[in-house]
Amino acid sequence: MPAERIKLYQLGTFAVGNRLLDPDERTVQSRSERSNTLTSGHRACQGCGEALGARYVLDAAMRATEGRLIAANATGCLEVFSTPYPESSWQLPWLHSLFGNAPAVASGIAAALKAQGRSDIRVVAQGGDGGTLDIGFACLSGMFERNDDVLYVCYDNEAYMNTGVQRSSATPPAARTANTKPVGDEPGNVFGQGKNAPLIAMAHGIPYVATATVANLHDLEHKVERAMELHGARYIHVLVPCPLGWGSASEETIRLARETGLFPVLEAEGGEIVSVSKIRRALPVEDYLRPQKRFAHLFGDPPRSDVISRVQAVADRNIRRFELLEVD
Ligand SMILES: Cc1ncc(C[n+]2csc(CCOP(=O)(O)OP(=O)(O)O)c2C)c(N)n1
Ligand code: SF4
Ligand SMILES: [Mg+2]
Repeated sequence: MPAERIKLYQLGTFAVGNRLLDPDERTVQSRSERSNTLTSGHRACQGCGEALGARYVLDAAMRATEGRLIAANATGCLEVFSTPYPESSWQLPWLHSLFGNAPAVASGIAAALKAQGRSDIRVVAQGGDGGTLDIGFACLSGMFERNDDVLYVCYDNEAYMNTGVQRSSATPPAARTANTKPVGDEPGNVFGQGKNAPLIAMAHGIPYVATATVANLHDLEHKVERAMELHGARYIHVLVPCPLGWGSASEETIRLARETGLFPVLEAEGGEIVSVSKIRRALPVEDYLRPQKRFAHLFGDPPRSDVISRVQAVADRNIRRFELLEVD
């Protein structure tokens, strides 16, 4: 099954690209009847990938369910910037869970709806990479294993951003965080640690697993819509650059989220990969690392070409393993 028929690479707005498409192919976001589920006025940083991703995910899920949706949200930036009590930017029934139990709270909501015979209302849960891969992982695995009827969305900005950029098990090798080694032979996050949540989700054999990035919002919407067509446990893992934690310019968020091989974009059903987003040109990882201050220690005088080569090897392995390169 192809993930998408049309792939648009755009810098800022989808407005122009949308006009080139048939109405039924335009993004949910370009439609006047979009639900604005995460509406304006929240306090995310300028260029926040998480705010952008969440807006697209929730609006697409709202459209797919005709507005009958409940969200459980783990503690993290997404919750903190959107709901400074007594204000809220959410325009749907939305619950703030603890940092580590959003999957369990969502499972409970799904169970309560089932007990009430309300099959029309659907449930999403969402959290950051720390809430999902670290502290909430047992709850998430339980939700998968029981095949609870929940779509869980992880917004991966590769560290604990809300509390000041601490390392998570999604932090990439060599990245500097507030609690990785600042100096020494190998400053930054060590190689060979961390976990691959999408592959672990696939190993549970759940109905649907996908990865996506905010660089391709058509693809992200498509994957949410596909997830909402299915029942049981579903998982979408979205790469969302964070200007504050990555030390990147706010206008670089979309460009940095483009496929480099470091974050394979794919879709799996029942544990089997059914589609992979191909990379047109394999750019050197240096182009991705250099604009981010969290990797600045690799570009001193002399540059750490040995470490950059090891990061390149990670991308090359992904490109081979998931057959990411387009072949003519
Ligand atoms: C049990 C517990 N430990 C620690 C915290 C503090 N805390 C709140 S959010 C957060 C980090 C969130 O990181 P992540 O899930 O990656 O979301 P992000 O802010 O990066 O979007 C931490 C450590 C907490 N709320 N509860
Ligand atoms: S710290 Fe990062 S994730 Fe949090 S609001 Fe700012 S840009 Fe978004
Ligand atoms: Mg995070």
